[in-house]
Amino acid sequence: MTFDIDMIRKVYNRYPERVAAAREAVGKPLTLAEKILYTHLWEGNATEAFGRGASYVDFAPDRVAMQDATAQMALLQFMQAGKSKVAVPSTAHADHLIQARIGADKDLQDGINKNNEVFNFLSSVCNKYGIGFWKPGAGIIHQVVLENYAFPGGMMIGTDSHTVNAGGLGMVAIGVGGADAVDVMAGMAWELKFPKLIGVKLTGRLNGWTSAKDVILKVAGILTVKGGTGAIVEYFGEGAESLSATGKGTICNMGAEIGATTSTFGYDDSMRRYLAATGRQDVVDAADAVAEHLTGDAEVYANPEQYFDQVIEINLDELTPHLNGPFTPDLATPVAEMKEKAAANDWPTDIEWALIGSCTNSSYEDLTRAASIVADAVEKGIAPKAILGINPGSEQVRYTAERDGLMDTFNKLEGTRIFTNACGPCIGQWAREGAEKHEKNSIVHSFNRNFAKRADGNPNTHAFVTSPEMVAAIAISGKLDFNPITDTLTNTNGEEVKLAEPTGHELPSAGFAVEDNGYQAPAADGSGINVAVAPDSQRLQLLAPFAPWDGQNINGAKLLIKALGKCTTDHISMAGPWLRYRGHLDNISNNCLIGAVNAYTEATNAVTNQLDGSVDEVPNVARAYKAAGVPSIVVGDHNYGEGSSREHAAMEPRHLGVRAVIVKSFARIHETNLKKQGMLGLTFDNEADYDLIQADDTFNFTDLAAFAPGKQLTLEVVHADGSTDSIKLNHTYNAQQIDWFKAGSALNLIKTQNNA
Ligand code: MIC
Ligand code: SF4
Repeated sequence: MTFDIDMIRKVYNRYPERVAAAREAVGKPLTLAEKILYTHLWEGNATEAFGRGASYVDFAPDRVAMQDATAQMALLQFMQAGKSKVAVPSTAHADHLIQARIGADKDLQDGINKNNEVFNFLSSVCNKYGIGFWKPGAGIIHQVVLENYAFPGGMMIGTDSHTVNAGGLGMVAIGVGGADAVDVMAGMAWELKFPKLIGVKLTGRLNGWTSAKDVILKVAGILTVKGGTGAIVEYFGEGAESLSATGKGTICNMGAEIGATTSTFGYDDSMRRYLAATGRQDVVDAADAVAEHLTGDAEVYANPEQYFDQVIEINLDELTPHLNGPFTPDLATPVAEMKEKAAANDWPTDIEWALIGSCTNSSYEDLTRAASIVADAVEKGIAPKAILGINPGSEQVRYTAERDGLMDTFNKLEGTRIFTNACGPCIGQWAREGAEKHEKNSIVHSFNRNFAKRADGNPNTHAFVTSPEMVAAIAISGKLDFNPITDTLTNTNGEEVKLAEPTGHELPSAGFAVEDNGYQAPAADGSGINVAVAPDSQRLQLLAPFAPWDGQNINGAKLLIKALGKCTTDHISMAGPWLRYRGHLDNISNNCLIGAVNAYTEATNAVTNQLDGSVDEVPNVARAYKAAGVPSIVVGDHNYGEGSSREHAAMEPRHLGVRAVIVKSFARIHETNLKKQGMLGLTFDNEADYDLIQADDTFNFTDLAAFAPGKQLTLEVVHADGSTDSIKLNHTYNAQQIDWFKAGSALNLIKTQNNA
């Protein structure tokens, strides 16, 4: 059964007319990304061409997805919007809150016990408002979406940065904060700056040890963590068509790590095969009727330089396996260079843990390729040196893999642990023994993020991102710098043996199977359902509206922290153990910026309270300023807020009295989240002004009354000796976003509009 097939048919029915209108408006051949964007305009048929990277445009996405750790805040906000039902098909997925410790069954039960209150809340809110709920154990949001909901040419948003995974089935799928999801679920337009377009031409064909993961590891090395900001990456060429749909999903998924708005691929046979295998032949039939519109125009792919803002070409014949890391996903090292680079950088090369899974690499194909390595090692009598941990992507993948003997194969390798179908170690939900000792060590995994402390909370764990087949090979060898293409291993008979190249199955030959997929359909009429939140709950807290702007300049603000270098959402609002407070704004605010590095001392979670000179934890100092009625600001470096979509990274400082975040540059989702929550997200006109900010400065905004689109703001910086500097700040607020600031938040504005 295909979910929401009527909606999908409707989208396809309007495609020809809408694409024709777009063609006329734009006046030249269209990329796939443009076709999808222009067919999803809120206003209907296109009447003008939008400026890439310039125009703010209202869109009408087809669906919304949320995961448990962000859905709580999204739905707490939705509950305030005054609607009885969601306006577009929406789903929530319980996947982030389950810890990997012993193994799937025990961990899942433990996760349910520990998070009972939150799961019950999500289940009843979903039931009430017409939202599909995927219960704990059903799988990771993005695999479940790919298996059930994604469709070529569709547009969706999701409260998770890796929503982009659905680009593997030719969607424009974009990660957003919960407040954006509320707009769409409440039946309003969703606004996005019209993206720039990056074309990636893939030639040749993957072979040997190289996998789809290596395409994105290579792209990340080329574009870096900021290179895709504000852009949609469109893959094309014979190489693109040769990849499986889940392989395409892997590439799109990790596009979040280059800051891309999303990534996508044209509709092709790999998608037909995947849709059919996952029970959606009806989608194939509907898509085939408009197939010419579900890919870029031939002229575009023949002369990409004329149509994309940037073009990259990668020859899959020549691509080799990569390992990216440590601490950042764009530090790309081809496997052949790892020995030298690890030695030069003093990266630990002994590996204790090697992990397969996460939303990006947990498909059936991934498991078969990794299993082929394991089977080969077992057959050749090689004992593994590290523990292999596996999180399957969904119950459907797990069930099918078990039926087909893949789990048996993995279990033949000594020490292997099969964890729950959930995010697990990828989001720090990993009770890794001994991590608290903070020993310097390396791990490899097939996830997409490797920021400091992310997987096990240990700042000295060097995490390297690589393909599942490389993870398996490294688990067996126990060495980060093991090159399976050239190196041998000693088996239990003392013989030198080589691992065979991986082989796999794109799709299960006997088809996918599942007994209980873990889906809960919402009530047809939810009006009688009561959603209870206990007033003394430590996990959930109903939201109180943020105060509107008082119309005055912000004066006498103090610096909460000037963050040095990389400051991702993991630094601003850490995950792992803190995921338990994702539905309780006041409690989770106790992790506000505790991972950010203080630019004056290089310490984390220690800043000076300018009111009494004491040094304290960041949240405590923020609370002290708030209690004293003193506004505060945060200063940061480049790509501030990189990583997750979690709006907690914006709501927490807002809740703690921070009024403005001033940085050299922002990551897209975080900048929008700040705006939505009524904060000032500003950038230095002159980057060097970052250096001018002193810990004991006082800040006055002098022209906030004149806050207007395209007009700079002025900040007076008063130094301790009484001298002042006046600096210019840039912003990207449009008129509506300035209204959010004035109203105190976008939600406050929705509420007044709904009550009007
Ligand atoms: C992540 O991979 O960092 C997460 C956890 O999935 C986040 C969402 C979150 O913080 O809940 C994301 O990528 O958006
Ligand atoms: Fe979950 Fe990791 Fe994927 Fe985020 S990146 S959705 S934490 S598996």
